[in-house]
Amino acid sequence: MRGVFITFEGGEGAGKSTVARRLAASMQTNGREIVLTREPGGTPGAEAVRGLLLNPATVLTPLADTLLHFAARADHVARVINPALARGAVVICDRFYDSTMAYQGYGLGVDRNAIATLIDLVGLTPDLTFVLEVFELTAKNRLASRGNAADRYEQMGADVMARISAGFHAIALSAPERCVLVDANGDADAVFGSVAALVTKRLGL
Ligand code: Z5A
Repeated sequence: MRGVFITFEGGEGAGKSTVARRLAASMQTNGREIVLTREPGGTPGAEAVRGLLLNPATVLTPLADTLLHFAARADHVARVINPALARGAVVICDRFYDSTMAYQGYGLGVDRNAIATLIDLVGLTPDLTFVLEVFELTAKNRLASRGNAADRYEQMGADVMARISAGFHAIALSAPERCVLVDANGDADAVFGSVAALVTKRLGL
């Protein structure tokens, strides 16, 4: 039996990591193997690429940025995600290719058809994608209360961020069979409750 692949997408501070962790923990209890992973990252090689991509000192053209995300993704899919799906696991991934389409495509202006070609080359489509949406102020407050130093992407301007948010929204609307938009302005319990109900409704899990 092939496993199930669930991804979480959205802007920074939307609460993806929090709800992905909670979903993984809640599913551990039913005896099925759960793999919780993230992008960029998920393998030693891809985590090394992540270090480069998030470092504010790294200077890259948007196309180079895109290709590094896909290099990391190709390794992650081949070494972790596909083997886990072949074992029948539920794989929950914090960001996947929709982030490249939103950040590098809609946000930084890289040719979206070229990104779609790279998506096809990697050759793996999630079964279900949650696109978390929050008001800009909600996200800012959450990140401020966490207090981490800003990474390279968090230094992008408000205009780029607005294009990224609009991009995520457009992506979700263009693939309703795979993507669900989630209002993530509520507290962590409310967001988790919506997501868990949708996992049951869409996937029967
Ligand atoms: N990137 C890209 O450009 N292209 C790509 O293809 C890929 C990624 C795959 C990865 O950074 C960066 O890479 C990302 C896009 C780019 N950068 N940006 N911006 P990351 O993995 O370090 O960061 P992130 O994915 O943006 O995660 P984040 O900033 O941690 O946001 P989050 O995962 O959505 O939020 P969180 O960590 O779950 O929560 C943030 C805080 O809010 C935390 O203190 C929580 O306790 C709190 N929180 C969470 N949910 C709630 C609710 N519901 N209520 C109240 N408080 C909450």
